[in-house]
Amino acid sequence: MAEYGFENPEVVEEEVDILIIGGGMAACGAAFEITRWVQDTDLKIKLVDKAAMDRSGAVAQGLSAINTYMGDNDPADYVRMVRGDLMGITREDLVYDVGRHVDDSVHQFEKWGLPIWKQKGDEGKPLAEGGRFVRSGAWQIMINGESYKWIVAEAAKKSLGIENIQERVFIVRLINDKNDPDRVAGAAGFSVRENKIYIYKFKACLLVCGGAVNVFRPRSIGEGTGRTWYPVWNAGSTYAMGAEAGAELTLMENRFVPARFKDGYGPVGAWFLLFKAKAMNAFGEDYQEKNYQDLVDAGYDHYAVGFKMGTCLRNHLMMKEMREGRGPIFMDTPTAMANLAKNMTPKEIKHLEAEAWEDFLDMTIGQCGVWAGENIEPDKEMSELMPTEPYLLGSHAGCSGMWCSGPEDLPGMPDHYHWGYNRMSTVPGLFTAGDGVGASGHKFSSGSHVEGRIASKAMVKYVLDHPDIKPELERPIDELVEEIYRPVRNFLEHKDYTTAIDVNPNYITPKMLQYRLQKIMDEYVGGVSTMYQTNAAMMKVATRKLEMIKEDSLKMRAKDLHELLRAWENYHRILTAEAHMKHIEFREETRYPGYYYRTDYLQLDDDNWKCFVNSRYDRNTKEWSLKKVKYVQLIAYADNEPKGIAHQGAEV
Ligand code: SFD
Ligand code: AMP
Repeated sequence: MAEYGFENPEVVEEEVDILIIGGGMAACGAAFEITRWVQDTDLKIKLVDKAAMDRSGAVAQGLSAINTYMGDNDPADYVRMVRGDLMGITREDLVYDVGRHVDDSVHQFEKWGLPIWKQKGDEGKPLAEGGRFVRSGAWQIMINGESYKWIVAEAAKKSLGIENIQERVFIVRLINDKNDPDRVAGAAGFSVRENKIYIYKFKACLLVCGGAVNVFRPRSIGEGTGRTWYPVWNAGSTYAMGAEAGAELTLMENRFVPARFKDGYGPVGAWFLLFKAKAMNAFGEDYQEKNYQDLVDAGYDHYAVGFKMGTCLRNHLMMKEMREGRGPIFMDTPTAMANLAKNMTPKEIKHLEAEAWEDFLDMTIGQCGVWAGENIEPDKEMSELMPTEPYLLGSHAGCSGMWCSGPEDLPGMPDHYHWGYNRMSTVPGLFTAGDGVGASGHKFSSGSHVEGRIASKAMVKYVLDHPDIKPELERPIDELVEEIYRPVRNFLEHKDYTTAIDVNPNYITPKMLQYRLQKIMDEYVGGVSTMYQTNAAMMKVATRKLEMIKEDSLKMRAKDLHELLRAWENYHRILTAEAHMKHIEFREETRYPGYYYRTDYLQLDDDNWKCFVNSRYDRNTKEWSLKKVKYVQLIAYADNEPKGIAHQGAEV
């Protein structure tokens, strides 16, 4: 057995004041900002990331646009856009808070070296000094962002100090306080490189492990396995660990189904907004125009301002074409490029072609692989679009996450929007940001960064306000070590029972368990194979199957540290999947067509369901409880907002 050499991990214990869990955009924002607020204190801060910060999280490959930059825009209009896109139910306080601060983060990025496109004549003039940027859409600005994450991580490391950063440690669970189990007091995880378990104690933590990928069966299989749109290494850790610590989750029924360039998952924003490309069905018809009356008939146009409809509604109109056999859907890249090239010199045309490639080389290189591998020249041939498998996230065009306390200085804030420190969950000491904050999507990279900064300031205040907190772990360390290494023990105990290492009646490989979870979610909870449709009966079947997968998850094996990582990622995914399903079950309407359909409640029902759905998981009984929470409008309607959106929210 010793040949595997990792049966007896070294246990490293550490006590800090604040632990930042994750190293992505929100974590980097927090690491950058927090040093300012702890300057004259002796608070100890630590950041722990499962990967290497330079390339961890959703921005790992880089990005080609910053999707949230106000410029001359009014943050109130930003709230209106987010509210419309997310079908009317949004925590307007949280969204406004991001909107009013986000530009400062973007200015910092530029100062740290991120190249931001400028209009002719303003090259070299920073945004902060009035340099005129290049917008792709109303909220987005173009960047040369291949090294975006390196740049942002470098600033974070410099601020926090490399000695306060622990990379390649996967956090498995939060641990509540022995004397006050409602509070969070620690976290346990393991090194993915060394035979070590890490136990942290703290007064407050920022849980920012991104969203959830690979909960549903992905469209990419076989030789494409592993290709997804959002980063595969974000496994729902934020939601699962938050739920187990007792944090209320909100809008976990929401998901994001991005329409993407087929197979390579290349984002469409720059093509639609910057290159002004059109998408069409197989017969060359503009399906958004053609199917618009459908939205009107079903009342969904209440959330679409003219043809500027929200993301799920755009999907909805596309999916109708696919369901009714008028696919494939194409992005007409040649016409868009020809139109742009009309008044260009040959040199400018060459530059345009380079930009078309660079949009993907900057952030989703796999799409270039598809173009190169299939001999597609975007100026000559159209590319297929396809709605992807669902993702759970709170920072892009989706809004699942934790129910968080908002800022205290906005007028009209109801009590249930503000009970403590900004971005603190319902668990004292547990804060989040980015994908972790529910009911406030469309933050993207910049908004996640600034939200990490907002949360870090509030965390410091929380810790300074509570000097008497002495964190003590609710669970003994030996028990945590045994639990974390259970997959290792499963393997070592049973590996010699068979001759084929992957075939064994006593354990299941993490890979097989993941396939099983993905199949359940795909076939019963609205994945691609049912064209995103589900109903109560399907979810009843899924409930049974999820119960069994939870039992079997205790038998996952880990033959090495990599599999141990995979095993615990699966554990987080299962809990996230369960939360998602419970919320979909609870909301008896189809609020987000194009993201998912409740076929037994296909209508939009503002009178009963224009409200948040919140849930709480009891880690002792393993039961979920769900409730409706009132939506409160804080930002007045603009004249051009459609009448229907003016519904004030269901009574709960
Ligand atoms: O083109 C653990 N995003 C875009 N944002 C933009 O501003 N512009 C774009 O162009 C964007 N597009 C885009 C985007 C993302 C992706 C993948 C593509 C294209 C292909 C969205 C942003 O990237 C996103 O909003 C933010 O990154 C969210 O920030 P945050 O901090 O909430 O999550 P993260 O950055 O993924 O970081 C997560 C971190 O957690 C670590 N981690 N650490 C310890 N223990 C565990 N258990 C952990 N689990 C995870 C991760 O390693 C990581 O450090 S476009 O589509 O519109
Ligand atoms: P994407 O590349 O799809 O992630 O989109 C990047 C940004 O562009 C996001 O802010 C989207 O909401 C926005 N976007 C993408 N496609 C469209 C479209 N057809 N109309 C309006 N906004 C869009």
